[in-house]
Amino acid sequence: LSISGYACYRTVEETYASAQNLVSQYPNLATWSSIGPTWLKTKGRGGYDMNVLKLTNRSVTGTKPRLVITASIHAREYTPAELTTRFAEYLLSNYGKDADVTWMLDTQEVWLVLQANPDGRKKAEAGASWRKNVNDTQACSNGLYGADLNRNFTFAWGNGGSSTDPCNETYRGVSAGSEPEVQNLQTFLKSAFADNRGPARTDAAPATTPGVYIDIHSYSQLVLWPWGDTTTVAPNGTALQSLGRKLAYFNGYTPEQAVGLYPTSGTTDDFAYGELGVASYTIELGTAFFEPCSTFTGTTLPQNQAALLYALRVARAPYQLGSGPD
Ligand code: 0X9
Ligand code: ZN
Repeated sequence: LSISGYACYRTVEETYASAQNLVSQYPNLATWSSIGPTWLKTKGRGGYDMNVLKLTNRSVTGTKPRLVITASIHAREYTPAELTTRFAEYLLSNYGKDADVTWMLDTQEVWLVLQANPDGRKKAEAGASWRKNVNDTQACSNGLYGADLNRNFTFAWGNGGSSTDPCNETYRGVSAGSEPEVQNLQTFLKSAFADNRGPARTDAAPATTPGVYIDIHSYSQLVLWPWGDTTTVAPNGTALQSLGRKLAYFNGYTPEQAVGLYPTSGTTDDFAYGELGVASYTIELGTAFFEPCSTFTGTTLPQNQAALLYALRVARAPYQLGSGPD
């Protein structure tokens, strides 16, 4: 960003260029590929491909547990994309130097959607306080068109904690999974994680579910886990809480079931857990949508990099920490 004191936050173009540089520098460890077009791109009005940066030592073959991260699905939340890009740079630059990192990239995979809402992000970068995507099919006199991508996922869509008003900041969209960004992310999550469980809310996922999913937002210093739409404890609730509290140990944030913040539905984490049985979390970074670079590099980055490294370490058995698999 060109704002003084905030130059550490890469734009969409800078983030994509950094990812491409990593692939050139580490061709055996990194790939960068499209998961589909944004809303603007589907309309032929500019826009972007949404891309995933995949990290693992490709010389070590076989099925590997996965840590999947989506960042900055809310456009004005800049910190998550930068944290996630730095996490990739940390892992790659330490491969072959740090034994722990080397083991993790040999035996696990890291799948990163660095910019989960690039159309919206560009509006934010142009000066708007923008949260949603830029779907302007339904006009808004307040100027706040678009769907809240974190209310448009298909699991329990429309089940409270989202708005039916197209001009509201938590507008759920015209139908479940109506937005191209959400369709791309859902297909992507399904490609990352085999369906370990039916969509029934009451089925616990197997203890061996091989992976962890984290959707990163800013702000509020929270570690959240499903469900977001009900105070009912999830079938894997005790285990979700155990890992959530461990993540919170590393970043110092408050761990709680997502509904404890406020009710939501159609969210990323409820989809990944509810449809696929994946141990899923939302982390809310820091105390602002983006904070001064000195705070980011001095506090938010080290605390949360430690939390993400821990998630990567335990990705092969996320439900077997502490209290067992429920
Ligand atoms: O409201 C949201 O989408 C998230 N907060 S934010 O300020 N970044 O907009 C919180 C979502 C919490 N609920 C679930 N993760 N289910
Ligand atoms: Zn958010």
